[in-house]
Amino acid sequence: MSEQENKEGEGQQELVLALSKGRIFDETIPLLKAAGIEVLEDPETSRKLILPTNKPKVRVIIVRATDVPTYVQYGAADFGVAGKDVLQESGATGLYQPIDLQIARCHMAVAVRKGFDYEAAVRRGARLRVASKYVHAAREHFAKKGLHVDIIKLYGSMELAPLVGLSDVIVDLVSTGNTLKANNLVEVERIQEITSRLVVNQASLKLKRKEMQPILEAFKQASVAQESPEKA
Ligand code: PRT
Ligand code: MG
Repeated sequence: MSEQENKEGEGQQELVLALSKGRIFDETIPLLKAAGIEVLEDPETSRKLILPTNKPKVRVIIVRATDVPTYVQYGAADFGVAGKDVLQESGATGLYQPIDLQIARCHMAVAVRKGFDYEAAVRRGARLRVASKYVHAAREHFAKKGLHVDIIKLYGSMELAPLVGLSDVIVDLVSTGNTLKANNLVEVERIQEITSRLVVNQASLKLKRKEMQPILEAFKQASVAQESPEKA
């Protein structure tokens, strides 16, 4: 580390950013770059869970996507990036959500086995079995439709459930639609659009405002540019 960089960090408080590996990490990198931050190791090849950046006082921690809100709630991370799907299901409280980063975009949908007449089942008020990782969102969706459903909580590969008779329908995320297609499933209802959000620990925002504000500003600018490139 150069003397210049050392000086840069002087008198500054440490900032910890929580990210999950994969698309969230990959799509957050350009936003960090816009804020002048470069992560110095690749989580796909490094076994480290705490990654240094070119800023001596900024570190990135790699956690499971569903654990991001928890790390931020308890202040173990000052801020983090998580999908709207994850935030809706998380019981974490006291998180400030200042920016929709417009990354890791997909949508949440109801899907069924090809040939299953969903409309008819809904019309006759059938008591559907719904398999999902997103039990809050699923419950809310079917409650709005006035349908009684039995929700079966799964932790992975929801696409399998209707194929082996575990459920009639699934509520899952869709981006290209390839996974549904490959498993002979069809989307029958679009529930909501999903993007990832920056979540900030409220105490950090107060106590580390000086350090955090420029990063939040850069993220905001970069995410707006991402949403509508012609405005950038
Ligand atoms: O995978 P792992 O179990 O480790 O964790 P995770 O699934 O929570 O993390 P990750 O990295 O897969 O997803 C992180 C976030 O990315 C999610 O919380 C979403 O907000 C967002 N995101 C965007 C997606 C997708 N697109 C997506 N396509 N998350 C999951 N998928 C899955 C979906 O569940 C389905 O199984 O991809 C499959 C469908 O993709 P297509 O392209 O075939 O339609
Ligand atoms: Mg996944």
